[in-house]
Amino acid sequence: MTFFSDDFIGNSNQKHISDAQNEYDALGAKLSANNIDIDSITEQAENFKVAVPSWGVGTGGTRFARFPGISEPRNIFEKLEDCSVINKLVRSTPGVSPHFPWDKVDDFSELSKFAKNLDLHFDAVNSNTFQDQNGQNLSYKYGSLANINKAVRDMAVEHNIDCIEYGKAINSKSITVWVGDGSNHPGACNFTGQLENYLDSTKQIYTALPDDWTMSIEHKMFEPSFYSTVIQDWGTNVLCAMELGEKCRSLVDLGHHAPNVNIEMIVARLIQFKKLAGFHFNDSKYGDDDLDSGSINPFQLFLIFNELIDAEYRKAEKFDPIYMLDQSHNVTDPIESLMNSAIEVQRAYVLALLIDRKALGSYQQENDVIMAHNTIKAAYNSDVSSILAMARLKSGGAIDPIATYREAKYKQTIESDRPASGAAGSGIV
Ligand code: PSV
Ligand code: MN
Repeated sequence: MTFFSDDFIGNSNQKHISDAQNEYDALGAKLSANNIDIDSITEQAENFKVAVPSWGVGTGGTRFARFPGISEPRNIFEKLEDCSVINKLVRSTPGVSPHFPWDKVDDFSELSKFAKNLDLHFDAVNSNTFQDQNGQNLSYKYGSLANINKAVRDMAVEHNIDCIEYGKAINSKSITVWVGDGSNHPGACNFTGQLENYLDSTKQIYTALPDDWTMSIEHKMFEPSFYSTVIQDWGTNVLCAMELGEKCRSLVDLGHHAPNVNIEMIVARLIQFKKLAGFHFNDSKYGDDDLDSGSINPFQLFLIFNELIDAEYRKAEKFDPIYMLDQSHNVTDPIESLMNSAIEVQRAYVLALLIDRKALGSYQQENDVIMAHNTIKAAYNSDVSSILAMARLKSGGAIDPIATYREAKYKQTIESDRPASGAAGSGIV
């Protein structure tokens, strides 16, 4: 059964089109008074893309429990079907970031064709050395790329090189490496020796990169290790990325910092030293909560995009960040959460485009603190929902994605095709 045909989306849009157009025209008049052409902002919104994590379409869970939803995707093909629903409705998520071995298949060319037929492509590939797989002869219990035991490190390196091979077969151009290696007890590991092991392993992965590939390394303050983590913060991350070379950069997952850390400033520093790989967007209140992007601290997301647009405006060198969501949906339908999140990331981008950068620069020069601050707040306080709706409409998507999604009763209709399997093709993410 085909869901969300152009006709279906078009019919659903009929209910919202006149309100959307009125709101858009009113905002257009307001922006034009400030010399901003709304149509050019809408065009930039249309071109903005953020990749969806394949693991995000399955229901997540915590270490206490997982509450599966209905019609959960059981393999990468079904995950792609759900990703396609998201993209058809929001039109900003044609990229899917796969995670191996969760998404490993025997025939990658079949997988590529399947994705292409759904108008999707593959973004960065992710390796998984934080879990043991069935039949694995050595264990990652005490770490992977930084394990004290060379045989385990070799196994983890080999897995990452396999991921690059899988990625080549699906036309990906980068690998993201995150490891949970660390320790739970002071004294259990030698900090320096562990980082040396990590570097030794990642150098081997780096050497296996094809010429046109990049490698992103991801830091995380804690979890699953609760006393120390080998790549615990952006400082260690960027030092390692510098050590590895040009093709390696630092990835910023919004949830992987201590509370209250000034993430936008980290972003600025990484851009300045040409080391920003990109993002795993999500939101959090306490730690790596993996909540929906923009649901807790949308101002922070906006300030991050302020730095990104500033870099574009200054034509920063080697600035080409990858944008991905990395979230875990425990109590919502993942499709709805991912649609909302993609829109919130796009909203932060559009709001940051509205900042009057010339005026901001002048106020900064004059140390006019209040006016500089008010300049960014004026942009942040705008309601750009109608720009986002128009960008979706113009590219064939839904004016109100959640309403259109619910009208189709997608998950209810496919329930018998996707009986609960107990597992969602990934771990608890
Ligand atoms: C780790 O918490 C992380 O952010 C990494 O990106 C993993 O690949 C992903 O979540 C899924 O577990
Ligand atoms: Mn992440």
